[in-house]
Amino acid sequence: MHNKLAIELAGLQLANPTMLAAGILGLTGLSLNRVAEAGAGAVVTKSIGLKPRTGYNNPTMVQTDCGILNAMGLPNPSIEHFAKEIDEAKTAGCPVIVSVYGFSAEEFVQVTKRAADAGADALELNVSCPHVEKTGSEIGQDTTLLEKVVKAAKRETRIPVLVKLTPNVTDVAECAKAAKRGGADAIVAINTLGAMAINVETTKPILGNKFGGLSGPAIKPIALRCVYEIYRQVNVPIIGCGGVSDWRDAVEFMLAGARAVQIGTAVAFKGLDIFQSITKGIDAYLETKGFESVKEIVGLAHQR
Ligand code: RRO
Repeated sequence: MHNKLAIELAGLQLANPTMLAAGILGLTGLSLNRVAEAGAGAVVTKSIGLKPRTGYNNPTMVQTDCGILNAMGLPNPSIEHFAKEIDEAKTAGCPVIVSVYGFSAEEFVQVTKRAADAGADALELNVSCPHVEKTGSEIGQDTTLLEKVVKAAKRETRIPVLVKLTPNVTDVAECAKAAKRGGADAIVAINTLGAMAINVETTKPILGNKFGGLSGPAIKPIALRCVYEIYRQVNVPIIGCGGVSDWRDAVEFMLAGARAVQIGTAVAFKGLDIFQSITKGIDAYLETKGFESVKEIVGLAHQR
């Protein structure tokens, strides 16, 4: 039967355009399986590196009036210990994308190789974490380094390589161009925005790391603008990420040019039903508007 919601993305076949964003429920095969069973079209793991990391001291999360601030600090068991989780997640029946970080191009290469060997369907290079020194956005903000890291990872593997960009730059489309020059198969826009909160009683920053990344509804309009700008300037598949909380948000991102959307913070607020409810909402929208396939709405906001 023709599935209106199915979409191809950088060689991956998604049953619907919703994906689990990196950093949420992504540390075990079991939790990734649960998200897949709840209806996600694909799942992305927590960012994984070469060596284990415990992350920052608490508090690592704080809720603000308009979104969540986090500074987890890349806690992860290392790719060596995570391989069995990838294997388990593979039984979920949807593409499993492993988020990879490194402190150098060489580290990205090593983790890429091991994640691919462990059975990842694709990789998502995290060149956009806003608050860990010498990795993340320190790579993604430097277009030369960004291109080098993507090229190195691409050389190492045949599976699709997605690149997740930071909004904490002057020109996000320039970063997308650099990732494309490096061979990126798709762009994920965006990671969290650098932000902070201060406790007026203690007079001190709340997060253990002082600075963190803002996610949730507050960043949706910024993420949408980033997707729109990239779509206008760079011929590359785009995945929207940032504050997607309902089907309208998902449709907005697709109209701006995204082929799929990632959902993170809203899973914490609304639970796992969000994948099905967004998919159903998109389906009803397509029906009402007379579209045959979700592909038809990708980039429609650009048509004059
Ligand atoms: O682990 C984190 O603190 C973290 C990461 Br890796 C990231 O990419 N984005 C974010 O907001 N937090």
